[in-house]
Amino acid sequence: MKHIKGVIFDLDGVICHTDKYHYLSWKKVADELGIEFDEKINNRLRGVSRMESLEIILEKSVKSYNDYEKNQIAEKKNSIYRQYLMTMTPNDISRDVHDTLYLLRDKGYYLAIGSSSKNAKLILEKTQLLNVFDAISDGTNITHSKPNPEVFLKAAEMLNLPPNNCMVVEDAISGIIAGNNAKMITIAIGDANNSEVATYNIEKLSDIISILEN
Ligand code: B16
Ligand code: MG
Repeated sequence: MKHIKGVIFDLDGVICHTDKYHYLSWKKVADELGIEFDEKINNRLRGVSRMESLEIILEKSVKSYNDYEKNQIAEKKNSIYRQYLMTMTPNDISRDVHDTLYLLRDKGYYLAIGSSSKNAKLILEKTQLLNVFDAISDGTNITHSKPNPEVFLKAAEMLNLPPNNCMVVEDAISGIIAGNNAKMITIAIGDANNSEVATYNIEKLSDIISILEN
């Protein structure tokens, strides 16, 4: 894949496992509101923005909430979530992820984050990965959620690369579709690994090395 010069990584579910913190935080909020919420519903929240995640959770609610109340609920979830994020350290990054990122840098690839999260920079700061990435495109610079390609197109633009020179690594189907919509090579990992929407499916992040060298 000689034409690939940049690799854009989703954050939650690819670089780190903040998905467990999203689950615990939404679960606490949903329990308090008496709304059914489980791992299956949680999987639908992967790659989906905070407010859209709340809308999915509220599908099970008998009560309806106005915009003010919805903002209050989302803020509550975010403050619980950020308390978990504050406990993160470089140890929350697996050896496989860490070594793959540094190897790609050594090989001269440009690396970017393409995440829906507004907490991406905090997570990268706590795990000491901020300097590994040449660009960070996240929930703070987009108006359209995945599967809209905006977050990845912005990442490519920040890397000064045309989209077809970029590859996207994602754990969410919505993210894979976003990468496909951006006309990028897509790699599915984790939860998206069993689907047939991506260009390639991988088990662990280091598997992208052989794909890139093919
Ligand atoms: P925040 P990603 C996504 O991260 C999560 O998968 C999704 O569950 C979350 O709702 C979204 O970020 C927004 O996160 O509340 O921190 O802004 O997978 O796109 O890196
Ligand atoms: Mg994700």
